[in-house]
Amino acid sequence: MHKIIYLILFVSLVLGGYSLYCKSMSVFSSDESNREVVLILDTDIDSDVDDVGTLAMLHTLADEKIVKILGIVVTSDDVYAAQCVDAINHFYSRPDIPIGVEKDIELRHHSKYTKEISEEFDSDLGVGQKLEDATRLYRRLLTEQKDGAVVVVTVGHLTNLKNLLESKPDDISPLSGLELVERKVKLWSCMGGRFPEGKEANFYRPDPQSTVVCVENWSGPVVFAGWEIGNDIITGGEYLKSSLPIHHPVRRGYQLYNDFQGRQSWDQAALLYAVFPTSPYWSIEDKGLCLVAADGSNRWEKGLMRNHGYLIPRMPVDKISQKLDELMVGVYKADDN
Ligand SMILES: [Ca+2]
Repeated sequence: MHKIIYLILFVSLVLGGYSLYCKSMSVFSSDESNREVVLILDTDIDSDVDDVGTLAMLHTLADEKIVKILGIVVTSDDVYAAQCVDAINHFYSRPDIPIGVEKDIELRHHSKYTKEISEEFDSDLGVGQKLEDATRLYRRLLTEQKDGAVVVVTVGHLTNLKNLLESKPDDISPLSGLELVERKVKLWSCMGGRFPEGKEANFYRPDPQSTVVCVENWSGPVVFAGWEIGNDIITGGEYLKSSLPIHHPVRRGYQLYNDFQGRQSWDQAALLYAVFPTSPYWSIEDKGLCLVAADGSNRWEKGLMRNHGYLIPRMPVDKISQKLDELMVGVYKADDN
């Protein structure tokens, strides 16, 4: 009898150790399987157009069953931002993707494209229509998923993510926001910061305190696609113009933004990494941690470790530009990964 108990204990210890080993190995190399990447996109779709390109990529990857889009969090004070997202989702035949917005903020119109896309393409939403509070949407979507299943991609400032982290137990979940994130999220891919040091808009404008809170309190793996990564990757030019029909919200967005002059791909880089973390697009520096100052500037502190990493160039940027441009117009080539 004792032998059986010892055997069970031995097997439990071996399996437990193996589980820990797998967990530690998977910090920045998560999905080796063919399962869909279950993803929440948090976007400030208004000022720049790379958010539109990122949304286009997301739908292509969903069409290929590579990504399952749980929801879109809109972190923007542009009055047409959420409606623009909804119009794009409708265009890609996904009208039911939930959209969350920050509540009780003053809205204005300052985008070059959100109003036009909202008006020229079908949407269920009226301008400024009441939408789900972003914190509640985050909490609901995370609660509904299996533990360790969710990838969060932020391509804007971090106000809504901060609100999630600071949220208390409620009617959705007995867990705090921090506990929900620890339990449900396996990776945060963040377009933000400059590395190894500098100052970048998502981190410092308009809410640097949210960056400090998120980066300091996030306990799971986070990989930063810094400004310097997407800044060299130009997309949205002639290839996109000639590949998409004239009546297409993504084509319209790039037309309105700069008439297909090409634009940097800061946000698309964060999504590409999040979906294909083991692909050879970039390497990762993970021997250190990201420190954020009160003004939103950041620097990489070597030596200390805290599940932080940042992308460093590896593959030639023209190849990544081509990959992103293709994904933005609906072309997916599996052998590139
Ligand atoms: Ca953005």
